[in-house]
Amino acid sequence: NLEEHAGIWNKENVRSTLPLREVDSHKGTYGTGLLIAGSPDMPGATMLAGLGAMRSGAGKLVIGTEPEVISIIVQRLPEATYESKALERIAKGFLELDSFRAIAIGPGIIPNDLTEKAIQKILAGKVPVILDAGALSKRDYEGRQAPTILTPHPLEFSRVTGIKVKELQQNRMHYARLCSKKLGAAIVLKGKETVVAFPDGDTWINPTGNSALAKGGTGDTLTGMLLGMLCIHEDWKHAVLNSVYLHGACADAWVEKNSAHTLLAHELTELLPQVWKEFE
Ligand code: B4P
Ligand code: MG
Repeated sequence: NLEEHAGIWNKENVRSTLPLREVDSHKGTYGTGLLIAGSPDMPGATMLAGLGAMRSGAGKLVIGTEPEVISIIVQRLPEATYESKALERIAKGFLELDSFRAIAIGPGIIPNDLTEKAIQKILAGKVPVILDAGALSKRDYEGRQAPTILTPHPLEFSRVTGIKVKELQQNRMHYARLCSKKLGAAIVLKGKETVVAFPDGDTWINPTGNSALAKGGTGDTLTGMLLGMLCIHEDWKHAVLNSVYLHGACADAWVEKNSAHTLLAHELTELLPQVWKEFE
């Protein structure tokens, strides 16, 4: 029975699984995340995801992007370091990937041959990977030696699986679970009541979030938060569930005082510090 093993990831689950920052920790304790994002026409996605990652606990963040993008972002995110021409260098095997605690790829990048080559190199490694937006394409993750997390909105899910959006939306949990098992990757099926399905069949519904999130850029912020959370959690499943929960909780905090029409994606990461504190 499909409903049987699904639960709602609630406040208590978050409270009991969010890690604390250890007293004698240093940035190495929390690992380095690699974010591959952005192209000359879509530089903003890099910043939104970068802010999400650095606000979510990662010890260090390396942003792999294009030279034009670096010059735009560095002023808003001086805490990160940058790898220029990252897709090209990864595709050629010039970038050492094993030392990263987690890798996120996709926001603001274009799905083409170069992107696919870089993704294949990343997937061949043993580092947990988040694939979003331009990194979501038809492929299989069976046999990977580390967690793989896909974060599609319904249209992207449809593109990757061939299932029509209308059919999907009427059976979100069913298809998220089915495809997670089939592809060997966790699926974060976004939208109202985001479904998180893991390849072992474990499935959760996220209760937070609202229509303020229905705006360009909020998905990029989530991808960054997932990257940061993967760096600090021992259990990768908790990292995924807590990211989705807190991302939605930030939007819920927004509509307590502001109109749902007005949220900007980067404001989610400005709300995160206070929202997170309520769970410690
Ligand atoms: P893209 O151009 O692919 O959009 P994007 O860059 O991925 O945007 P972003 O990264 O900011 O947002 P994302 O959706 O990843 O264009 C999207 C296309 O897909 C558009 O044509 C759009 O109409 C279509 N599309 C998107 N969602 C659809 C849906 N449900 N049904 C049919 N078509 C759809 O991430 C958005 C974030 O906000 C997620 O975390 C999501 O869970 C959250 N969110 C959005 N609306 C929400 C709501 N009503 N309640 C709660 N959470 C919501
Ligand atoms: Mg998106």
